[in-house]
Amino acid sequence: LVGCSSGASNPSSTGAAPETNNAAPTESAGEFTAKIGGVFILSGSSAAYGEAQKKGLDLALEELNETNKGKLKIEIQYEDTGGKKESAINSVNKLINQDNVVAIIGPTLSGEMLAAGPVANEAETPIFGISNTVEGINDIGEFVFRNSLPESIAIPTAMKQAIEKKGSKTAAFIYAENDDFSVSGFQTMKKTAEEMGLQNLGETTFAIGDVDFSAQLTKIKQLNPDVLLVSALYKEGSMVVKKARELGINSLIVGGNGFNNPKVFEIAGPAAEGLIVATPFSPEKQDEKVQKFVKAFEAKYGSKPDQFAAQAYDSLYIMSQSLLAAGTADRNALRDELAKLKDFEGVSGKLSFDEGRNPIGDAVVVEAKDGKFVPFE
Ligand code: 1QQ
Repeated sequence: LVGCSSGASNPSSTGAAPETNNAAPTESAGEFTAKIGGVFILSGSSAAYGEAQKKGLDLALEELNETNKGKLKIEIQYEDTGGKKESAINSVNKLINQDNVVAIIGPTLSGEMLAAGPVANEAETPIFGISNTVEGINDIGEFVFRNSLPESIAIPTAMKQAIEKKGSKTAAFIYAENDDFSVSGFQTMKKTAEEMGLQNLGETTFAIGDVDFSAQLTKIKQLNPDVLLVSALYKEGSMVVKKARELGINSLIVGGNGFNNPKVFEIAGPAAEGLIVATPFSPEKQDEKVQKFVKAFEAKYGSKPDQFAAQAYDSLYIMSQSLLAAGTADRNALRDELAKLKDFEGVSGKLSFDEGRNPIGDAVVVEAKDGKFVPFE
């Protein structure tokens, strides 16, 4: 196993208060610095996810370094993966071995986490997913955490509410075959449809990077499903929705977490109207904490936060709380504190982990209306 080199003093993980021979063992003894890596898609066709995540983290960083003055200073070092597994692995390796980070937040895609998570876990460095929604993320190992609501919770919630209300009886599916998240989301959609007794009229695929979906959607139009289930990232997903409406498909459309970004409205335009998704965060939620975050975000960036920004923001508060409890920038001590997280009240809801470190939380169902997502009624 790779050793830990970020000022680590005690590699044991007993869960007890960390013993340490560091110079700064307690909060009162002075400020300690914790360097955290941020691994996101900051370029390419899915960059809006990573940009939102970076904004959420930078806002939290500003707030936390102010409130934690004299106790803890957090630094974030960002790496861009472009959405590629190889880059995610290289970024994680670099941050751990060269930059000596105490933990990593990211990477953005589930596929990237499935590739790079094992590297961090081997190196006994906490890695915290904020947008990894597929099954099995936490099974990578005990250093792997996430606050992202799994699609196995979000998708059935969206499907049940929307399909029951509309009384749909038949379904068709379209998904990106070369993205782990999209494939896993499709499987959840298919399983949920079976459980709900919907008749499966057909399944069709495309690839991330495609721009022409007419062949697939022409077939779907002929099938005339009551509900069309779309599992994709925002760019291709939005183009699918747009083309579907252009071709006259007027089915109910339900999508997954990939649609939880305002780019959907830019790309699909009015065709987004009526699109249903589930999300753990809505900027419209009448809650003091949420509204304070939305205001601060708007003041800093001039736009409302999406769920990617919200879960990023929450993740740094979780890191800060756990680092303060650990009292030192030690990877093992931080891991143990993260594992203890219970009833954390974030802007994206309440968060606890089950015994497998899987997040327990609720999804709200939203519908696209006049260029934004509003609660589905
Ligand atoms: C995943 C996702 C994507 C939509 C993140 C951008 O939820 O990869 O799990």
